[in-house]
This record gives sequence, C-alpha cells and structure tokens, in this order.
Amino acid sequence: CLADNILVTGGAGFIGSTLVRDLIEKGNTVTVVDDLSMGRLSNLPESDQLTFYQKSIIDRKFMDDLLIKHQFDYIYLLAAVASVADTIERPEVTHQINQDANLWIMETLRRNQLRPKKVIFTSSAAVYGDDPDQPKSEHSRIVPLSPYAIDKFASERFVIDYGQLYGLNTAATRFFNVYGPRQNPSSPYSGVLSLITQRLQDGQLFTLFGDGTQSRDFVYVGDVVSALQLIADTPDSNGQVYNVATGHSVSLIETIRIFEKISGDKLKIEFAEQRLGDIKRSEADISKLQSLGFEPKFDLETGLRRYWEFNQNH
Ligand code: UD2
Repeated sequence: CLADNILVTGGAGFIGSTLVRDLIEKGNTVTVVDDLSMGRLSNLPESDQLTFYQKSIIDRKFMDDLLIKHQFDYIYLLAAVASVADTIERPEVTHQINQDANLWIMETLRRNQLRPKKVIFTSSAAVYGDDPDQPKSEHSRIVPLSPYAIDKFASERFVIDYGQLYGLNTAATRFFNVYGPRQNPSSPYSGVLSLITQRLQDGQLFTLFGDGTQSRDFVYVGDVVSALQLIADTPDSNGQVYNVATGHSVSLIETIRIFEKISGDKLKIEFAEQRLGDIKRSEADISKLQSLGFEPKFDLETGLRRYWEFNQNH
C-alpha cells in the first residue's frame, strides 16, 4: 500500500507508534489522533509525512471534520483505555472511549459515504475471558468479564457488521500479550514484560503474583504491526476477526529466566497472592492468521533481546 493516506487512532501509544513508524518508513502519509493519556509524543518520529492531533476520539465534531477532510485510505482503530482495572473503576467513562467513539467513527463513514480500503479495529484476547479451553481459536467461547472486554467485543461486532450491512471493508484483530520497545510501564497493570524490564534496570523488587507457572502467548510488537498491515492489504480479511499472537505460550518463570540470561542480571522477586481473576494459561491458535501468510518472526528470546537492546540505547 505505497503512499496511502492513513489514520491511526491511538497512534502515540506503544503499538500505535510502532505501526506509525513502519507506515511512514514505507512512504505513507499518516495522521495520528491521540489524547496522550497513555501515549507519548516522544514515541512518534519527526516526519513531514506525519500529522499529529492531540485529541480524544470522543470529540465527535473533530472526528467528523477529520474523516471528511482527509478521506483516509486505511483506518487503524487503536485508541482505547487499555487498562482493564481502569475500566472496572470507571465503566461508563471508558465505555465512551472503548465503544461509543468507535461506533461514531463508523457512523461518520456511513453517513458520508466514505469508503476506506479497510477499517481495522484492534480488540483483545480479553474477549475469551477465563474459559479454560486452550488454545483459543476465533471460534472459542466469548466470555467478557470486564467493561474492557465487553466494549472490545461489542466494537469488534459493530465494525465488522458495519462492513456487512453498509458495504464497508472492515476487519478486527484480537491481540494476545504484546510486548516490545515503547511499552509504557507506568501502571501496575502495564504489560508484565515492561514491568520486568524496568525492575531489571533499576534493581528494584518485582512482585510476582502467583507461583509463576501461569503462561501467556507473548507476541513481539513488530510481529503485531506486520499482522495488522497484512490484514489491511488482504481482501479476503473482509468481515473477519484474527487472533494475533505466536501460537506458543511460555510460563512467567521461564520468561523471567530468558530475560535474566539476556540482561545478565538477576531479577529480585517477591511472591504475592495470585491476582483476582488471573488466567492460568493463555495461548492462541493462529492458524487463521497463518492462512493469510503470517508467520511470527520473533520467538520470545529474539523479541526480548531486541526489547532489551532498545532500552539499553534509549
Ligand atoms: C492481558 C492484557 C489485558 C487483558 C487480559 C485478558 C496486557 C498488558 N494486558 O492481561 O489488557 O487483555 O490479558 O486476559 O496485555 N504479573 C505479575 N507481576 C506484575 C504484573 C503482572 O506477576 O507486576 C502477572 C499477572 O498476574 C499475570 C501475568 O503477569 O499472571 C501477565 O500479566 P499482564 O498484566 O501483563 O497481562 P494479563 O495477561 O493479565
């Protein structure tokens, strides 16, 4: 998709900014809307191909004007309150961001007969809840257990059904545990690998909730960004939802061991009670994404090494 005109909501965040950087390197023109609640301006590159608006996606007038003015070729919907805990604290406020704002964007496209080549909504493995069946395929049971998961699932359906009902090209992704450079470790609910990285660097105590045998399908952000663009560029993805992961889960203890090997440091661990609602194991079946030609390029060790080296240099 050379030299396309692309919108990324949440483009200053961890995953969004990695996508934006890649899209710009490929010669595209990119517009980012981000309220900088979790994202950072410093995540974004200096580029005359980039336009940045510090705005919330709940600003309907702003989003209308933007969508009508720019007539984007591709729209990536990444803006969200990404902390599950935050959505449990403030369900109504976060609902406006995680669901209503996305619905409004689809409405604006419909009412103005705007026809991007693809609209991609980014959802989460949270929609699978704590159902113990593993690995999770896109047909697995949906068990949303938090406002976050409910809004993610509803937005997925809205975006995909708008495609079917009103002739828009849409698709959705369900991210598993994404990690890598620029992940923000500022909240206790930030991705565990960003917290471990920080603890390895500052020598402080890392609190491990549970016994460390819980496992996750950790996927490197570079692979996530490749998957997003593959889905955007594949006509067959219309109306489809895809797990984005590696297809392999690794226990937290094993992950820490790999990280210690890479960093050459020993992580200081204190054990604490397992987190309420914590899932024992999370692993994806990625065969649907593989059928589009996707293969993850970074196994956990390779990805962690990249992540570690990035942090040493920044
Ligand atoms: C992930 C998503 C979350 C939601 C959920 C759905 C991230 C960052 N979070 O939560 O948004 O989609 O999946 O299932 O991707 N842990 C510690 N110490 C810490 C922090 C975490 O031991 O300081 C443990 C935690 O209890 C869990 C594991 O590490 O067992 C992973 O935690 P996480 O918050 O990175 O991700 P997860 O899978 O709970």
